[in-house]
Amino acid sequence: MATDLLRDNDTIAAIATPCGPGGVGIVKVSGPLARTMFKKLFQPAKELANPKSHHLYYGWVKDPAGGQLVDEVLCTLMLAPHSYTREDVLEIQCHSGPALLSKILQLVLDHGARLAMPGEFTKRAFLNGRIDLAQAEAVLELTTSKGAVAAAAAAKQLSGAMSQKIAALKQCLMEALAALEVAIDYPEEEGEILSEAQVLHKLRNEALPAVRDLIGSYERSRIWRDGATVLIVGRPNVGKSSLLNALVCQDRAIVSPVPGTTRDVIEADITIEGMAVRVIDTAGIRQGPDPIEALGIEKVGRLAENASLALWIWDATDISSREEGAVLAEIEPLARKKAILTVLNKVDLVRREDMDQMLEAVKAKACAAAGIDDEVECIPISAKKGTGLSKLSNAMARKLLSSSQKEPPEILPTLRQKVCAERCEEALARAASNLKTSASPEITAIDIRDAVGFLDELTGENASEDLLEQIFSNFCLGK
Ligand SMILES: Nc1nc2c(ncn2[C@@H]2O[C@H](COP(=O)(O)OP(=O)(O)OP(=O)(O)O)[C@@H](O)[C@H]2O)c(=O)[nH]1
Ligand SMILES: [Mg+2]
Repeated sequence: MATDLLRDNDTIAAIATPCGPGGVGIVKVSGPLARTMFKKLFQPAKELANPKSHHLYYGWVKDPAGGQLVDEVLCTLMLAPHSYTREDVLEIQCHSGPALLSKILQLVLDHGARLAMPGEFTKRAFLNGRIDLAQAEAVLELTTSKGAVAAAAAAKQLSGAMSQKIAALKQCLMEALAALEVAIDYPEEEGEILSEAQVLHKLRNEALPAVRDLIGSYERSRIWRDGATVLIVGRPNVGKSSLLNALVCQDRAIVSPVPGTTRDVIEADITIEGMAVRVIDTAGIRQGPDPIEALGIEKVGRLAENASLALWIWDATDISSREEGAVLAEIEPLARKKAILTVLNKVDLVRREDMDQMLEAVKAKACAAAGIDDEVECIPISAKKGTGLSKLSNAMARKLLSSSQKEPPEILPTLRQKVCAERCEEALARAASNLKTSASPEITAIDIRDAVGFLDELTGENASEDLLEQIFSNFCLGK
C-alpha cells in the first residue's frame, strides 16, 4: 500500500473535547510514548505496578518537574492494536476548563508528544488499516451532522455499509477482468471462465446499476446530509417572528404589534423528522418600506435563490391580498419551483364556524396571486397559542422531501465519493460499449482496470498525501 510511506510513528496529542467550561475534558495521546507518559504524568490513587489495557484508573496528573498535582483525573491506556489508531493510546479525563486542559496538554508536549493536526487520530486509524477512507469520512460526517438521520447513516457507513457495497462491486469487476485476461492469454481456448457475453451481462446488469445507485444516492440524500433552509416570509405583522419563536421553543426574535419590527434576518436550527432544518425569519414585505426595511427585504430575495422552501404567512385578521404579489415577487425562485407552503396564522382569532370558509378564501387568493390554478394547500396555525405546529412540521417535511429521497438513506456518499463513482461509471460504460462492438479484450480490460482504480480511490487504497491532507484537514482537532 502506498499509504505505508505516509505513516508517521511519532507521538501525537490533542484536547479531544470542545473548548469551554464543562463537566469533563479529555486529553488524548497516541503513539509509542503513550505508555511512558502514563507512568510519568499520572499518579494513581492506589499502588499500580503494571497498568492494564482498557482499564480506568483514578488518580492525579502531576507535574514531574516540581511534583505539583495538576488535577484529579481518570486515566485509560488502550494498548495497540486495540485502540482507535491501532497505536498505544492514553486518554486523560480531567475537569473541563480551557486553562486546565491546556496545562495538561502542555505537560504531555513537554514529555515528547507533538500537537496533533486536525483529523490526525482518524488519519492514523486509516493509515494503520483499521478503517478505510469511506469510514474515515463517515467519522467526519458523524461529528458534524446535525440531523439524527444523517448521523445514523454515517454510523452505518462507519460500520462498513458503504465499504461492503464497494467490495461487492469490486469483486464483480475482478471476475470480469479474470475472464478477459484468460481470453487475452489463451485466445484459442474455448470455454473460458465467463464468455464475453456473460462479461457484458455482468457489467450491464450488476456493476453499472450498482455504481449508478451509489451516484444517485448522493443526490437523493442531499437534503438529509446538508439539511434544508426554510424562509418565513409575508407582509409585516402577520406573525413571522412569532412562528420562528414557536418552532424553536425560544424567544429568538422580537415580537411586537408594530409592523416592521424585524428588519434583519434571524436564523435558528431545528430538526424535523430527523432532518436538520435552518429556519430564517425575515423582514415583512410591503410596498414603500423605509430604507432599512428595504435592505431587509432585499436580503429575502437573495436568500430565496438558495433556500429549499418558503412558508408564506397570511394573517387571519386581514386576508386581503393587496400586497401578496410583492411577497411572491421576492421569493420568485421558490415560487417557480412550487417550493412554497401557504400558512394561515392567528386562527385563534377566527370563529370556528368561519374557519373552513376562510381557508377556502385564502387558498383561492393565494392561487390568484401566484397565477396558478392548482389546488393549494393552506395550513391553519396559531403561532401565539402554538396550535397547528405539528401539522405544519409534517407538511414541511413532505414538501422538502418531495424532490428527494422519501426514506432516510442507507448511505450518504460525500461529493468526493460521488465523483469517484462517476469516473468508475464512465470507465464501465466504455468497457461495455467496447465489448458490444467486439473490440479487443485488451482494451476492455484496460477500462475495467480503470474502473477498479476509481473504486480504490473511493475507499482510499493508494490514496495520495494531497488527497488525505484535503480530507483530514476538514476534521476538528482531537479527532
Ligand atoms: N392572536 C394572535 N396574535 C398573534 C399570533 N401570531 C402573532 N401574533 C401577534 O401579531 C403581532 C405581530 O407578530 P410578529 O410575530 O412580530 O409579526 P411579524 O410578522 O414578525 O412582524 P414584522 O417583523 O413586523 O414583519 C404581535 O402582536 C403578535 O403577538 C397568533 O397566532 N395569534
Ligand atoms: Mg418579525
